[in-house]
Amino acid sequence: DSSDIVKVENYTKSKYAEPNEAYFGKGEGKNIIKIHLESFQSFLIDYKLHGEEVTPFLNSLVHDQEKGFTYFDNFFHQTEQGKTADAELITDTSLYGLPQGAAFVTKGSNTFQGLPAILGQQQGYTSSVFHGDGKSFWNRDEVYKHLGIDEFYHEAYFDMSKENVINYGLKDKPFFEESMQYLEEMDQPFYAHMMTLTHHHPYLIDEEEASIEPAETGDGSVDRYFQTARYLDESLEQFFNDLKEAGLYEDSIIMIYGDHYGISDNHNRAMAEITGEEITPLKNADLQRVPFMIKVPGVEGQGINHEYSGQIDIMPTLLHILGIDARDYIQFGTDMFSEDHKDFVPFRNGNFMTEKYSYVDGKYYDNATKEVIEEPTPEMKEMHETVMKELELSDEVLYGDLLRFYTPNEDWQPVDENEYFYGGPDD
Ligand code: GP9
Ligand code: MN
Repeated sequence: DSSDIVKVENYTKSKYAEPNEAYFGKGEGKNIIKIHLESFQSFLIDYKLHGEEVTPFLNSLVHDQEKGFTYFDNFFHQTEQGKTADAELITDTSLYGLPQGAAFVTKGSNTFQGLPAILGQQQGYTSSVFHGDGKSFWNRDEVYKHLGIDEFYHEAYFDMSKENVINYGLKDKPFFEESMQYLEEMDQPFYAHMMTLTHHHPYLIDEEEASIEPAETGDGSVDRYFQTARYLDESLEQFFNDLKEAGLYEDSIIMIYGDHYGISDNHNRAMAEITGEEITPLKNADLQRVPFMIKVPGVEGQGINHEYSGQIDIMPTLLHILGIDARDYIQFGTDMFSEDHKDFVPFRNGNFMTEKYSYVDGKYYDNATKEVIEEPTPEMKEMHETVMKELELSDEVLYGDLLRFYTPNEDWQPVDENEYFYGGPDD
């Protein structure tokens, strides 16, 4: 009932991290372009296959300070069975996905106080999602209404002719190319979420579009993983060029994140060959790193930031960059740029990572030596309790639809899902 939300509020407010002056409000009123890298794991960054960089463009964002990005190399996905949909939920609500199934599907009609609605109400942002697949996949056409997403550019908006499509849907290059016209027309400031798709299991690519040879482990998915990653990298470079040409690059916040792993632990033999290390439970947890990169106009990039963080931290980080205090909202993450950022990263299964040690499948490991810690300290066990409590409280919010009972502040207007409709270009 409504008293449960008070318990949740007490927890999230106690976890809250004060903004960092160097970032707070620096992006206010700027367009936000949020780019979803499908199935992209961080081990691809700087990885060389046959002596070649797999993702030269993304690597350049990491290493070329002049481009203004900050890359978090200890950033993790926190998704479960909801995969892409979990990543969307986590990054736009700072709630965790559910332990089973996809909250987008089972809890898609809940009350949310999501980033699109908050930005719309507080600063007049227009929000949009771009994705070259059918609109009802993952129940998006329902849950987006509850998140307050104004426009949803799904497959009806794109040229889905045969040569443009592979695997789940539209290829990333035509996807970005055709998205430009809609981006250019959108009321500003906008919050645009570009969701790529081609780099998705089982990593299919037409031969003439593959610009790197497959790996040679003999495991087809792993071998092709590098080819579709290269294609994604090329599509991003093309998109950045188009944004520059349209005058939408320099003055925009650009944020890039990976949604979840691409290579499951069914492929450990091949991955041992790729990484040159046995895939132990700890190594598997290490491999759950996905990229997070952000450029804020007028703020210098930091290069590589080693803070331990996860998808749950994205929403409070963005709110603070826009000058909106995250304290009012129920959020389980904290601002990644804050001095006070909480650097433990829960995985949905109760495992967690910290800077010094990791908790994986019931065992604590020293990150430096990779050895099991035979006698975990009371602080470590307490951390484990905190992680379990945090996941449980988040689940209570979703199972009990508790945000119905929560008013963040006097400005907040509950989202009316009837105001949203995602037909097609002719509606
Ligand atoms: C489908 C796409 C893939 O529209 O988002 O979802 P995933 O299988 O990665 O969850
Ligand atoms: Mn996905």
